[in-house]
Parts: sequence; structure tokens; C-alpha cells
Amino acid sequence: MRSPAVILMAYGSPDRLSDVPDYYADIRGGRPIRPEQLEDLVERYRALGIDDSDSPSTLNAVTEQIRASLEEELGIHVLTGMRHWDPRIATAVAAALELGHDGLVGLVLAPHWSSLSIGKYKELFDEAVAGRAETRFVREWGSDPGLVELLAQRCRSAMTDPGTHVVFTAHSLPARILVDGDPYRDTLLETARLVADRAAIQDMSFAFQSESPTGEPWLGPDILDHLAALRAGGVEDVLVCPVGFVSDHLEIKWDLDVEAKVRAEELGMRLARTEMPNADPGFVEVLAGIVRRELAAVAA
Ligand code: FEC
Repeated sequence: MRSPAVILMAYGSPDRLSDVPDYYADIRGGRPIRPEQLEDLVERYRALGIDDSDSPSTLNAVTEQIRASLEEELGIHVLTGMRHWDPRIATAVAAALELGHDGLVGLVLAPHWSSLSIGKYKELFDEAVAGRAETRFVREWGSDPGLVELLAQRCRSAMTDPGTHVVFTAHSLPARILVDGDPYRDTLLETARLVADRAAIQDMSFAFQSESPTGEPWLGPDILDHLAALRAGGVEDVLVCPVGFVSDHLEIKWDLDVEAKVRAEELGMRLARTEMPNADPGFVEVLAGIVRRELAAVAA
């Protein structure tokens, strides 16, 4: 690669409330959406303060902050490509090629590979490049020592008591992925174990969150059921550390900060959450290290 650039990929989020129907249709990939499902999603975004003004959603704003800081840190172009919203992955790739870059490093702002998650970003990335540049695609970075240390610090600073029960979480996916030997669940458990070791957490468990109503079984336990099971086992204080995500967005601000918190209160538990990495300089340094390793591997 004589002139590399980074394509920084994220899920994407509607910029305005009026974008939600098109955004949801994109996520569903043409499969039908019941009117009550759409209404429910619109209400979740409204509750987070999204309206029809031009202020970007939290996910899009945080992604732009990460992009700008990473570009400054690396000293090469970093372009954002979203999986489900604008700017699309194809748009970012086209812009990078237009700028004359002959090598592209693809990095997704989600650390754990699954064919239904990072695999989908990779398909869009490969399709957009279509052999027109040399590429490196980062498949998996959930065990990166810098990430583990940052998450362990987040846990340490949020734990009021060394005996607090820490629940590590990630987005659920349809359980059928396990039949094909998908590494998603195992690599998530590995990240949770590494962070727990690093932060000397004594009491921990893992749960999935944010399951969609698609009519098939998803990976569990779901965080809401898991809280009830923990309470039945005598746990009163829970710290949630969402290791499968890196930014503040709907799945954090609604599914954890509203839904899970309400469930915990109903159960008579106290629930806190670790701060997300967002555009923290330490996190940008972790991402820069990953990109530098890819560039060094090409040069070697
Ligand atoms: O803040 C925002 O506006 C966007 C938040 C957001 C993130 C996110 C991350 C992941 N998802 C993953 C898998 C699925 C699968 C389906 C699915 C559905 C939704 C819906 C919304 C949504 N997801 Fe998402 N996801 C975010 C938002 N996700 C909204 C649709 C309404 C709903 O179900 O609540 C089911 C698709 C289908 O119907 O076929 C599967 C995974 C991640 C973590 C990795 C990543 O960030 O890419 C995995 C952020």
C-alpha cells in the first residue's frame, strides 16, 4: 500500500425521527415490519430526544468524533462508512478511491466477529472495493490488550464494592449461528473473562441483550431474565459492562439505561453501567494501534 486510508465502519443511526421508517426497512432487509413494531421503535428514539431537527443521533455524532481523532492520530485519511445509514460503506470506499488511495484498512466499531454481524460489514466492504484496491479487514479485536485494559479500568472505576456482581453484555443474535460454528459467543465470553481477570472481579456472569422480535430463537440468557435469576440468587447490586459495543446509542441508552434499569428496580436491585469507550483518547489509541499493526503487516 503506497497510500493507505482507513474505512471506519459503524452500524449507523437515523439522523431524524422521520428517517426511522427507512432506517428500519434497511435493517429488516426488505422483510415486512408490523406497524406496531415501527411505532415502538419511533417511540424509543423519541424518548432518547431524537426529533426532526438536524442534530445527529448519538451514535453518528460519536462515530464522527472517533473518526476525526483517529485521523489526527494516524495522519492518514479515515472515512466513515455506515452499515444501515448514510454515509454508506460504499460511499466511503468510493470517496477513498477518488482521493487516490490504493490500500484500504477496514475496521468495524464492534470488536467481535459473527457471520451475521462483522461478516455483513465485510460483504459490503468487499463488494464496494471490488478488487480496485489492496485491502486489510480487521475481523476481530475483542482480545486486544488495550481494549481489555480500558474496559477493566471502566469496571474498576464504576465498582463501589469489590463484591459487586458484574454482568458483561453484548447484542444477541439468532441462535442458529452456533450450528455453523460461529465464534461470536465464545469470543465474547473470552473478552469478559480477560476483563474480569484484569480488574480482579470476583463475581461475574454474561448475558445477551437487545433481541429483536424476528420469530426465531436468539442467544440467551436475555439480560432482563438474567436479572431476575440473579435476584433469586441473592444479588442486589449489579454493574453492567456492555463489552459487545463501544458507543452510546439506542441499545445502551434505551435497552440498558431504561429497560434493564426499570427491571432491576422492580426486582429491588441497584443497576449501574460502565461508561462506554466513545471517543476517549485511550480508546482512539487502541484503534490506532490496531490499524498500525495492519499497516505493518502489509509492509513486512
Ligand atoms: O443508536 C442507534 O440508532 C443504532 C443502535 C444499534 C446498534 C446495533 C448493533 C447491533 N445490532 C446487531 C444485530 C441486529 C440484528 C437485528 C437488529 C435489529 C436492530 C433494530 C434496531 C437496531 N438493531 Fe441492531 N443495533 C442497533 C439498532 N440488530 C433499531 C431494529 C428494531 C429492533 O429490533 O429493536 C435484527 C434484524 C432483523 O430484523 O432481521 C440481527 C448486532 C449489533 C452489534 C454489532 C454492531 O454494532 O454492528 C450484532 C449499535
